[in-house]
Amino acid sequence: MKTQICIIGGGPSGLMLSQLLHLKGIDTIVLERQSREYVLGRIRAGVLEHGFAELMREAQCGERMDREGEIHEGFFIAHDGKLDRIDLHEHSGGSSVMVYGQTELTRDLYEARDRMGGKVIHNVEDVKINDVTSAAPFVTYRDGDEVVRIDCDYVIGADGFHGVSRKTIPADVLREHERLYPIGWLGVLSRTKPVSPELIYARHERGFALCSLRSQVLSRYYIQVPLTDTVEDWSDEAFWAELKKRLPEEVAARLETGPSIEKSIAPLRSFVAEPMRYGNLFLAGDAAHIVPPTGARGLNSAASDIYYLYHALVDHYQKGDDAGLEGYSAKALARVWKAQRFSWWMTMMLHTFPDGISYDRKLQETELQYLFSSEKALGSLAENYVGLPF
Ligand code: FAS
Ligand code: PHB
Repeated sequence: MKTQICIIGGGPSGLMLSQLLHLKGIDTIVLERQSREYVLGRIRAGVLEHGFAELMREAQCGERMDREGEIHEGFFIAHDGKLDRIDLHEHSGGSSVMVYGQTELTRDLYEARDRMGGKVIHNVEDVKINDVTSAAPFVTYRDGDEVVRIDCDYVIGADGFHGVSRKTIPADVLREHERLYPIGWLGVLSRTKPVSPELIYARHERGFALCSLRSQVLSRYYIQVPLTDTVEDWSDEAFWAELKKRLPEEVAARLETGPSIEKSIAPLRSFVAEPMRYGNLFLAGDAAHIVPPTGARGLNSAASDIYYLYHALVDHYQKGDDAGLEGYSAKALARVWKAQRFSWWMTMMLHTFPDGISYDRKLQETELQYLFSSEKALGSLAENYVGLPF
C-alpha cells in the first residue's frame, strides 16, 4: 500500500490529524493496535480547551459536541471546608472550556473517518517504522501471518505513551525528562446527577478529590490513592465514603451515589520526549508527552501538536513550504512545556504527599491564599486552564 501520511495510533491525536488532512485532500492511513470497541471503552479526558473545540469544528466533527457538550465558564476549588470559585470567563478575558468526554469525541472522529471513507485499520500487530531518515520511509505490520508494507512520505507517531514510535528514535538522539509522583487517581464513572454544575477540585488532608461530569446524568469522580492501591481494594461503598470525607459538608450532603460503570486507577506522571521529530517521523500527543490530569492538559496538549502538524503538512503539499515541518518540534515543545508547568503546579498545590515535609505543606497553603488574593494569579490560572494560544 502507498499513502502520503502513515499515522500510527487511532486515538484522538491520530484520528483528528487524519480527518483534518483528508479535508485538504491529503491521503492518510491510520494503524490502530486495538479494536474500535477497546479504544472507545477507555474513559479518559473530560475538559476541552477552546482551541480543541475549534479544531473539532474545523474537522467537521463538532456538531454533537456543540449539541451535547457543556460550556463551562468557571470551576471550584474546595479547601478548608469551603468552596472558592475560579471565574474563568472573567479572568481569561471572556474564554471558557467545553466539557465533553474524550470517549465521545473519539467516537465522533471515527464516525467522520467512516463517513469520508478514511482508512483506519484496527488490530494491527507488530508495527515497525523503517527508513525514517530516508526520503522513502515505510511502515510494516502483521495481519495474521501476512506482513503488510505501507510506503509513505511521512510517519506520524500518535501511538501514545506505550507506542513504538518514540522507541524508533535512537537513544543517542532522544532526550527524556520525567517526574513520577507516588500517587494515582482512582476514577469512577456513574449514572448519577453530578454533585455540582461546575467541576470541583478538592484539596484535603486525606487527599485530593475531583468532581467532574460527562452530562447531567453521567458523573465522573476521582480520589487520590497511593500507587500501591488496586481497583480491587476499593468497593463502590468505600469509594463514595472516602470521596464524601474529602468534600465540604454541604457538597457531600447532596452527593448522589450509585454503582460504578467504570472504575480505574491512572498513575500520575510528568514526561516529555525531545525532539518530537526524527527524519520523516513526527511524534504527537501522548507518544511525546504526559501530564498528571490535574490541569486537564493531557488531551489538550495533543491538540496543539496536531494543529501545528496539520498546517505544516498542508503548507508542504500545497505550497512546497517546509518551514512548518522544520520548526515543528521546537514550536510544539514550547507549548508542551507550558502545559507541563501548569499541570505540575496544579498537582503540587492540590495533592497531599504522604512523605511531604511541613515546609511544603505551608507552601501549598500559601499558593492557595496567594491565588485567591491576587487578580493576576487568577488570571494566570485562567489563561492556562482555558488554553494558551496555539
Ligand atoms: P492515546 O494513548 O489516546 O492513543 C494512542 C493510540 O495508539 C491508542 O489507541 C493505542 O491503542 C494505539 N497504539 C499504541 N501502540 C500502538 C502500536 N504499536 N501500533 C498501533 N497502534 C498503537 N487527559 C486529560 O486531559 N484528563 C484526564 O482525566 C485524563 N485521564 C487519563 C487517564 C488515563 C488512564 C490515561 C492513560 C490518560 C488520561 N488522559 C487524560 C490523557 C489522555 O486523555 C491523553 O492525553 C489522550 O488520550 C492523548 O491522545 P493520543 O495522543 O491519541 O494517545
Ligand atoms: C475528567 O472529567 O475526567 C477530568 C476533568 C478535569 C481534569 C481531569 C479529569 O483536570
